[in-house]
Amino acid sequence: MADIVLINPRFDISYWGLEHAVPFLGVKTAMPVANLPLLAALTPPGHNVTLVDENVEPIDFARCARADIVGVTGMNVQRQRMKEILGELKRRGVFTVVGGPWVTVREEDLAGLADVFFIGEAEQTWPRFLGEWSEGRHQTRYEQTERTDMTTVPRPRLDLLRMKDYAFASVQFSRGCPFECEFCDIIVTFGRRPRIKSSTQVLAELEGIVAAGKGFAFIVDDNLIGNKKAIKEVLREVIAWQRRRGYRLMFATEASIDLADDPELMSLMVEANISSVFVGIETPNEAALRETKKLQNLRRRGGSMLDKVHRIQEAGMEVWSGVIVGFDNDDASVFSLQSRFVREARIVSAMVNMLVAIPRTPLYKRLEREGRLAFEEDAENCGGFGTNVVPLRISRETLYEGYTGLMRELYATEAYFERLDALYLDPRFRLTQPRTRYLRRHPLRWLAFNARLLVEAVAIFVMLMRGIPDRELRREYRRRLLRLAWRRRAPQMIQTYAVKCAMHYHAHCMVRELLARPAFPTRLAA
Ligand code: B12
Ligand code: SF4
Repeated sequence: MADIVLINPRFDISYWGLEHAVPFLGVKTAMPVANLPLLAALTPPGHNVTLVDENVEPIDFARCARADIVGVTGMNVQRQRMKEILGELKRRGVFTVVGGPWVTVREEDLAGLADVFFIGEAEQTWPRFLGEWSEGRHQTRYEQTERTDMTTVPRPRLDLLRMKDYAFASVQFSRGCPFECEFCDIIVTFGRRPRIKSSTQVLAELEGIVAAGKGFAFIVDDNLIGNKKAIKEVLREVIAWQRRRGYRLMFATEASIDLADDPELMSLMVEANISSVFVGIETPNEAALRETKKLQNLRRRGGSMLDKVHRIQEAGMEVWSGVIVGFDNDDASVFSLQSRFVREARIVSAMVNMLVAIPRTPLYKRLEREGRLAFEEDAENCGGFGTNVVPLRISRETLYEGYTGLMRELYATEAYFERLDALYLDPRFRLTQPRTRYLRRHPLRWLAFNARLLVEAVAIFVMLMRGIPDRELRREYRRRLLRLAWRRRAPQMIQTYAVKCAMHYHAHCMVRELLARPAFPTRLAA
């Protein structure tokens, strides 16, 4: 029987990593990756599994050297660190396996660095490999040909993670997305037919999260509403569970914008206590949306994209968005267009990226044909802030300057709080209404819950006031938070707003670091 260590390499600082915010939230990082605890659950009984997330603890290489098998996962932004870790393990003669999003789309990048490669989903291949390894006849490459039947996926082993180090938990309801955006590798890896877990599985996982002491979970689905009929069924069960369990969990998730066209679905999500939804808006430039085949964002039925964002907000969910610059149809005017859209949409948290061509996507293949891929290392050297695309209508320098300028503009203190207040001071925007209704009927729980939220809000506030060196920023956070507390009163609003102040500090530091970087090189691939 094997002693197995599974490692998630540390991320560079990124928008989502919240590295500059998490100390104020009393944790080490935002959330755990979903794959490690799942792989642990897929491991047949008898093996011993240790999970190491480098984002919360250093890797003990001497310990790894004693293991029979060390597995490493990672996304594109972790590839540099994956190589370093695998290199170190190789030097120590460790038997290594590698899998996950990056190796699935670019296995040659890690060629020679691991003993066994896993491509794509691994619900079937991981247990099969362990069986073959035990018998001394394993292969060096496993690629799951059939997509995983989600109704067979086991409950992740959260007990093997240091959950107290994370701000929130992760949980997956479904995989796959019916759309076909040109830049997206999700549909390449997971397919366009959404596959969904049963309600029984989902509820068991929610119980696991509550048992791990977490009150907030990110539903990591590629697109939660890929199969609307099926997800409505699951949401109804989640709502019943929330009512039984006293609304113990709050959620955020990812969904396509056609969510706004389905009032029943929005209402079920709100009832299930989903408070924020990340929507791939990408761009208000319609020619670019057409180019990238994001046709769902162009559908006019039900109003413009702006109307749709507002409708989701009015239903009771904050909208986070993905913003991409550098499409072929983007010229230098796109940056101000993006900035105006984000402001008018009251999107507080916009994840801005330059267009990146992920290997195996239709975009990558097209740009390869057109000779418009820049050196991979150029993107790599910039961590999550780079691009391997040579834009069509603007130079790489203009793109980079426009991108950094957009980030600076969106996360300038005044602009950020203007968007935040436009949303959070609007009395029509109400978070977690169903839970509030529930708690009103249970006064003791109401008291305990709201007291906890207020204690958390005060603790974050005190840490911000003690930890932020910039006096102007401290004053702004104090002023804004007090105004919000005076106008909105609801403890959930106050706690969330305090978190938003910490998130602003993260974005503020990240932009400062971004502006201090040299612009990336402008070579073309040979
Ligand atoms: C939820 C999610 C997020 C969340 C949570 C991220 C996190 N820290 O976990 C958030 C929103 C924070 C996020 C952020 C980012 N994300 Co993201 N994210 C996803 C998403 C939608 C689901 C990931 C997930 O949890 N899947 C569920 C698990 C169970 O699936 P899995 O990881 O693929 O694991 C399976 C197999 O791959 C395999 N496996 C995985 N690892 C290993 C290891 C071994 C040893 C073995 C045997 C098998 C194996 O087994 C598992 C079971 O089948 C994916 C899309 C997708 N479907 O993969 C994108 C995705 C992983 N993200 C991506 C990117 C680029 C990012 C960002 C860099 C975006 C940015 N520019 O800032 C940031 C990273 C910053 C950060 N610090 O986290 C890309 C990665 C591209 C690539 N191919 O490498 C993806 C594929 C989406 C995309 N195309 O944009 N992301
Ligand atoms: S909607 Fe999102 S997940 Fe679906 S194909 Fe487009 S980018 Fe990929």
